[in-house]
Order: sequence, then structure tokens, then C-alpha cells
Amino acid sequence: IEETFRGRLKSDYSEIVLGGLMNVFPKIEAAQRIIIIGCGTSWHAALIAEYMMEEYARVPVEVEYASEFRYRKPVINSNDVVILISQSGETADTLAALHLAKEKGATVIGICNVVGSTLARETDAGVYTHAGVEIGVASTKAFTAQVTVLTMIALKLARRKGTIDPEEYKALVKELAAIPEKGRAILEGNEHIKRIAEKYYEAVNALYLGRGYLFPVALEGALKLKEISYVHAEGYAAGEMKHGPIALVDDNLPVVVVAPQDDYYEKVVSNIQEIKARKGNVIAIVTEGDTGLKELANDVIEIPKSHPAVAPLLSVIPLQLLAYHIALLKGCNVDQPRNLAKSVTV
Ligand code: F1P
Repeated sequence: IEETFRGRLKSDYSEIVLGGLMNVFPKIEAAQRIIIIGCGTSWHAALIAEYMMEEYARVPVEVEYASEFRYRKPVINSNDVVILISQSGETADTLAALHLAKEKGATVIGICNVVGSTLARETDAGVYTHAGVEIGVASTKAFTAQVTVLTMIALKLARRKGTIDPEEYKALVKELAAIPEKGRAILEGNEHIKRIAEKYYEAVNALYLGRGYLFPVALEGALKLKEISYVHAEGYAAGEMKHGPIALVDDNLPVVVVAPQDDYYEKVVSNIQEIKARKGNVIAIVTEGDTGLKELANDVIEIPKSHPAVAPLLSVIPLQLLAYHIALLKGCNVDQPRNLAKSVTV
């Protein structure tokens, strides 16, 4: 987080971070549609961007798995802007999607972490996430950096299009600047998260739930657990629980619910009540000082209060730490999980 934000939020932060996009920004502004493509964690970052760009920049956004997009004969127009996200910049499916979009005349933009990677070289323009070297195979800080960059793009686009209230824009920029400090506060809760991991690491399944901007965070939390500790985990939009996953709930199932005090709070609390009524074990990610959920959930992890649109940047941190501690307790290699490669080049 430090690396991503260092010195970049002073003055007009977006001119500095998004410098590589300035030439294509008029095209982004004129786009009839933005298509955002990635794999795995990068796809989850794309989903958050969809929510944000549609809410604030009022532009239609589609999110696609690169592995589907490249094969499914999608409709691509020359006035589409296609944003490709990849930590490594070498993921084969993402590069194939890039080539397809380019062939159809769309403007192609890359967001990646590795300077000089194929994605960086072959896109029309792009942004480096500068998240430092990702040592572990499972993407973690790259996710935070991708979401940061996408948030900046969404806000800049909204500002230029005049679709965001100037006061809300200012408030969101401030919120973004406060993320590193709030992130540090969450990291200080590491020991507490470790103790929660000790309670649940023998579970064979886990469910992750979130709503709105925190639905993709639930997906990402589940993916991290799967990737590094080999526990079967599913992420769901909390409102979907009653359409299937609720059948899984019993006293053996840990359910991680991302439940800060936002507009969805009441609905999420009622989801938690439904889980508790079926004897599920709830680990809730809550806003600091939320005494109500402390009573209701089995365990809570507190995060500082934030604007809902930047909440993914904070709420993903305890989920990454939870997966990390569970993996260590199970004796897994957190940096080199079995069957996974840092760059999926085939
Ligand atoms: C995509 C990805 C990662 C995942 C793992 C396998 O990589 O699915 O999100 O954690 O490392 O590859 P990338 O295209 O973002 O480099």
C-alpha cells in the first residue's frame, strides 16, 4: 500500500499516477462502453471498477474473464475502450484478449505491475501499479494497487464528464489518501486475526459474503483461501445466499461476512442472523466500534470507517491475512502454492 501511494496523492495525484493515460483519456471519455478484462484476482479488481465507473462516471461497463472473452466471439467496436488488468503482464489469456480487441480497432489500455512486460508493450497506453515485486504466487498487494489505479481512473473520468458531485469527488480523493494509514491500523490487528485462524483452520469448506463494492472482495477472500491453503471456499453476493449456498450452512461452516456500516448494513445483518439461526460460525469484518455485530457474530475483525467506494482496499486486508494464517497453520507454502504459477503463460 505504501508503495502504491507514495508521494502520489499530493496536488493533482491523478496527473502523476495516470500520466501514461493522458493521451487516450479523450477516448475513454468518449467511449460508449468500457470492457474490463482479467483473470483471477485481476478479474476481481475489474468487478470493483465496474461498480465504481457505472456509479460515478455513468458509463456502461462489462467485465470479462480473459479466458472466456478470447474464445467466445464477443462484439467489439472501434469506439470501445478495453482495459486489461494483469499483475504479471504475461498471462496468456489476457494477452490473447488484448490481441482480439486490438484487431477489432478498440482502444486497449493495460494496468500491470511488471515494467516492460508484454501487456505494457502491446497496449496503446497504460498505468503501472508499482506495487513492488510480488514474491508470493497468489496476488495480494497487486490487487490493492490495481483497485487504487482503477479508482483513480473512475474518479478522473467522472470529474471530466461532470457526472460526480465536486464535493463527493473531493471527499473520495481524501478518503483514498487516508487508506495507507488505515491499512496500517488493520495490520496491527494481525495477532487477533491469527487467533481467529487458529479456531477455524481445520474447516474443509468456507463461505464468503459481501454486498455492493464488497461482493468482489468476498470473491477475492475466497480465492486467497483456496489458492494458499487449499480449503474449498466460495464467494457469493450476500443477497444470493438464499438462492443456494444457504443449504451448506451448519455448525461446521465458517462464513466470513464483510459487513461494514454502509448502505447495505441492515441487509447484511439480516444475512448474518439467517446464518446464525442455522448454527453457522460467522466471522464478520466490521466497522470499528460496531458493538451490535460483536454480540451477534462468533468473531469480528474491525476495520476503520471509510467511504463505501474505497472500502474494498481496507476490507481485503484481513481476508488476505486470514488466508495467510490458515495456510501457515495447515503447513502450506504460502509463497509457492501447489499447481499455481506466477505467470500463467499457456
Ligand atoms: C492472474 C492470476 C492471479 C492469481 C495467480 C494466477 O495473474 O489468476 O490473479 O493470484 O497468480 O494468476 P495476472 O494476470 O494478474 O498476472
